[in-house]
Amino acid sequence: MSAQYPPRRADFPSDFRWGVSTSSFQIEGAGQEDGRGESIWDRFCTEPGRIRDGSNGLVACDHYHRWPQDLDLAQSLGVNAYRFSIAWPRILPQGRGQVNPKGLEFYDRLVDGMLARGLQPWATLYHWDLPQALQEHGGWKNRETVAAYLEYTDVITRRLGDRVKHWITHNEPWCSCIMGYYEGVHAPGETNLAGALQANHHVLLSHGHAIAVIRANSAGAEVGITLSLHPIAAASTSAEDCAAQVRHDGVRNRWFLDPLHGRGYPADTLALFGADAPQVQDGDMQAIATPTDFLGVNYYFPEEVRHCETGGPARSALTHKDGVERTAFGWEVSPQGMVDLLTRVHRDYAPARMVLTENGSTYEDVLRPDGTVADAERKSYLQRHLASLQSAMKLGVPVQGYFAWSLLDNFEWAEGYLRRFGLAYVDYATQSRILKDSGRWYSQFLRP
Ligand code: IFM
Repeated sequence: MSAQYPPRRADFPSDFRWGVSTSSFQIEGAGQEDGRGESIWDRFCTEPGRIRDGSNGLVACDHYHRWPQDLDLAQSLGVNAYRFSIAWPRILPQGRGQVNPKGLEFYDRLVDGMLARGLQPWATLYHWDLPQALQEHGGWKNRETVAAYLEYTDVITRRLGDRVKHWITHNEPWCSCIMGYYEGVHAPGETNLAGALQANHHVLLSHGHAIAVIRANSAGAEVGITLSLHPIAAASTSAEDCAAQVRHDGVRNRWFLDPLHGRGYPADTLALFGADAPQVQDGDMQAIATPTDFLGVNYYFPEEVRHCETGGPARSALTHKDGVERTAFGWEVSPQGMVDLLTRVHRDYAPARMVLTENGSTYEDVLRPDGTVADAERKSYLQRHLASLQSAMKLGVPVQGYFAWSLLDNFEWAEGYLRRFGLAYVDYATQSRILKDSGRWYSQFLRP
């Protein structure tokens, strides 16, 4: 079923949520201001060699001070929703216990600023900035961190729950747990599979238990979790590669989707993890499967794998396909992958609704002397992915909203400031924001 190209807003439902997405550590800065505690990312950035350009998030986009102009920018695009995340160490600098009033006041102002501009707030509770104080006790590997997260959730949803009605418990547990505790490329930089899987179990558990807390404090709220998912293909039709595809899909996708949808951890993937599998207590799997209102999906690229005996627990290796279009990160550009992913999740899990909570691309943007950024590739990426979204919806996938990653260029984790994902270019020397051509197009698309 073909979609309109270029896509038109009018072809989407009138109540569709159009947004831009950001996260606290990547944009806020003010790392040591107004009582904010240290996060694992602050600490990680101090460790030599962790961040490609040696940078940190202490200033980032200075959004902590410039949020009014950033919300003005979002409003000028014509979006009706704004996804942001809350910095746990700004609210509870030690992770639990003493609440920092200035942190609460900042998010009060920010949320009020969104509402004043007609932007529906979509708040992510955890986008990776764990208080360092909790990491001293094992971070997410420690089951006590679940209790700390619930305390934090209670504090922030009590405060904002009257105005924020869309909550995302976690962003991309794959990244916070597997990349952080197993691959060692994200904070806290550990490399132990059993630890990573235990951390991941606790993250999912904290999600499940947080749902009741959020519902109690935020009447009528919609709650979900955001996963980074990938369509996975086999490099060939050989039985070996096809088996590797199933294993890789188990580790990358089903490991998260199955328990959230009441199926427990997938048996084949548990077998692959063997003794490294997480310790699960009675009632955990029921808690993880607590019904939500939507599933947040972050889609960036598909993966293709081949059998590889030394390729980790899934015994798979990613292939590098020749001749495919890629972003500057090397990620394959595949709008069709979005259709494949959404239809697959709909077919296999049928969540009530899905929301594209992130989708975007990085290119070598250049600020030209005339003050413009001609990012034709990002514009095309956006157009083609919106057309794919429309195709998926025509095929019956219930999608409620789309959030472009990201409003601004920002701190791209281990890549520092080397990767620009924004619809607006940030000149870090002056902190000026310059709308790129892709942002201009998004705003034309959104204009009624
Ligand atoms: O910048 C990240 C974001 O924090 C989580 N999802 C992927 C984005 C691009 O890498």
